[in-house]
Amino acid sequence: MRLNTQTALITGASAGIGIETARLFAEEGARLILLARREELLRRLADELKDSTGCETQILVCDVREVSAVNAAIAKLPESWRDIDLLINNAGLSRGLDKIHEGRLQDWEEMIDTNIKGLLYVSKAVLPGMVARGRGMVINVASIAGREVYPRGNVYCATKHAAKALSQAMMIDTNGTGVRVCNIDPGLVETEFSQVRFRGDSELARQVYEGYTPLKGRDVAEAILFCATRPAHVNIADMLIFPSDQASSTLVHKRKMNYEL
Ligand code: 8X3
Repeated sequence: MRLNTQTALITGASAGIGIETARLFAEEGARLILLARREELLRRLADELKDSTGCETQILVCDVREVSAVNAAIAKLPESWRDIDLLINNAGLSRGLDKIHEGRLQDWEEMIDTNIKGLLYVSKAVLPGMVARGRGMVINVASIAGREVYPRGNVYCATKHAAKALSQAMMIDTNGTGVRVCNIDPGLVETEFSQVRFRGDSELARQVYEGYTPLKGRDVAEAILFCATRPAHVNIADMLIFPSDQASSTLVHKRKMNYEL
């Protein structure tokens, strides 16, 4: 299945897996609706895609945590952009790595509101149209944290378990409608993820990815593209992607660092 007749909405499109998915989908000829909070980054991306591939885009500047903003943004799409073929629910974040009894309420709320409620709000705005048209695909970017709970991952892991449950729920409830639902669980991907988790502490973020080769946003984008381009009778329901040196949330083979030699 080619993407050159398809309209894809990507959330969290301004960085990481989202921006790489946008670049890859643009190369494949999709029309893109780019949704994120940071307008400047979205505008820059839209210009880049136009220059590099001629990709047509719509920009939706909104926070997926705000249901009225999500609905208003999608309602503002021009008529010819309303039939969304692919929804990539990629927006998500982690805040903090504290023991649960030491966690901050504000962090919990931000993760729950973004990773669970945000995914639901965008899906609620897009999925009914897919069902009515009898075609479409939702790809939810969850995490290995949706399969395993790891030390200090508590609420983040709970939100990703919820995302995975929602992928299954969407697949069950849309069964027979022609809509496909795919869940992708990446392991360690070197993006802004750890910077956000550690609130800009670059040294802590750097340590997460040292001593082995982590996944890049492009690696996950390629998996998303693979799922999105299967023939209509094929649904990749669930996918787990690790760097080669990762075997579980807590088992990562790290080579010796120079400073240890
Ligand atoms: C990102 C992967 O292992 O840091 O979801 O939670 S992990």
